[in-house]
Amino acid sequence: MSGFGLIRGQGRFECVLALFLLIWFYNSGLTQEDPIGVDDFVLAGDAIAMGDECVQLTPAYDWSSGSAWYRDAIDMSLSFAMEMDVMFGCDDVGGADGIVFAFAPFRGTGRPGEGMGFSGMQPSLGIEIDTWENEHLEDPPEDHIALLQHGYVHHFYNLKGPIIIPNVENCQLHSLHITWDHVKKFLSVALDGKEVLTFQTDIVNHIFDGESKLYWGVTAATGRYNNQHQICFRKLEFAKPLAMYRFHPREEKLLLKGNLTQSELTFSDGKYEIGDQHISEINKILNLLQAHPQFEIDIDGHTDELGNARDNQILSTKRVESIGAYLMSKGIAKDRIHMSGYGQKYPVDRNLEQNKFKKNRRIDIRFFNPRT
Ligand SMILES: [Ca+2]
Ligand SMILES: [Ca+2]
Repeated sequence: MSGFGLIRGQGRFECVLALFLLIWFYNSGLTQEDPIGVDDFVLAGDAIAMGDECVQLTPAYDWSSGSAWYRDAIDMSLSFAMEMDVMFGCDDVGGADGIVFAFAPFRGTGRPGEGMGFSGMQPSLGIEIDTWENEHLEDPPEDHIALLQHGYVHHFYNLKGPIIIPNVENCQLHSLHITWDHVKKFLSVALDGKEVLTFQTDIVNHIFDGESKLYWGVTAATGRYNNQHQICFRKLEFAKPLAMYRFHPREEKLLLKGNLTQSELTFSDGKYEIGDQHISEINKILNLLQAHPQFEIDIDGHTDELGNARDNQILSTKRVESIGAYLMSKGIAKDRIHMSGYGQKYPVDRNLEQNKFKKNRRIDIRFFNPRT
């Protein structure tokens, strides 16, 4: 019987440890700040790790193909941002074929050559940067970018493009940023700092039939002509940032019942601009509004009683308008946000000690469902 007690005791210890680790993990934001490494990718075909978080997808040999797929599935129902440096080889005139940034419910490699390791993958979404003109696929002669679907590399089936880009086969690393805004359903691709392709659609429902857990990878290939293809992973932010910014579930429950919360949003004297120190708190509000589209929000600004009452009223209005503008920039409809600046009219504490002034400078928020 004592043995049973010991096991039970260990179990409790493990539970406490697990809970502790969970809380630490949740608060640390580790997933966001953890540097990306080649180890986070599954390499296939001719792909080899090169150091400095870089992968050579193909050497400059004919009929090579290689891919690097991120190990974990990503959640396409949430936003992400990726930053990479990409090399398309040194041979502009005789170099081929290009690279595809692919999304699919599986990790795979499609056909080589003109297929760029993407052709035949279904269902899928692919951002191609194609450096070889295949006339029968309606490629333009110049290097180009296009948004492909379901493994088709013929431009007849394009979602967007082909869009001509400056020659990329110049032995240089080119910066590539891919961002997905899940609220606006907006995909953006920037090459060397310039936005070259955008696309707005409900990718999860229109391309993947409701499946939001997807893998993403980079595929490249050569054919009868070749180039070296290389990628260096710089920064990946998958959906975690907003998911991390949540009210405590108990507070969330109270807020949805209409309880008022005095937000942690504080501003320096006379200031009303949103700064980095506000983002986590405002993202909690954003998160709750996104999760409950039927709810609207009152944001009330209050100042301390120092200074001129009229100036304070203007200042408190500017503060709530800054918060409202941020929420709107993230896709929350204007008519869901009700903003009021009350200045110094409603202090929570009339005691005139200095630290109480601080307490009066506050933002009150209240969620409400207008239909109940
Ligand atoms: Ca081509
Ligand atoms: Ca070229």
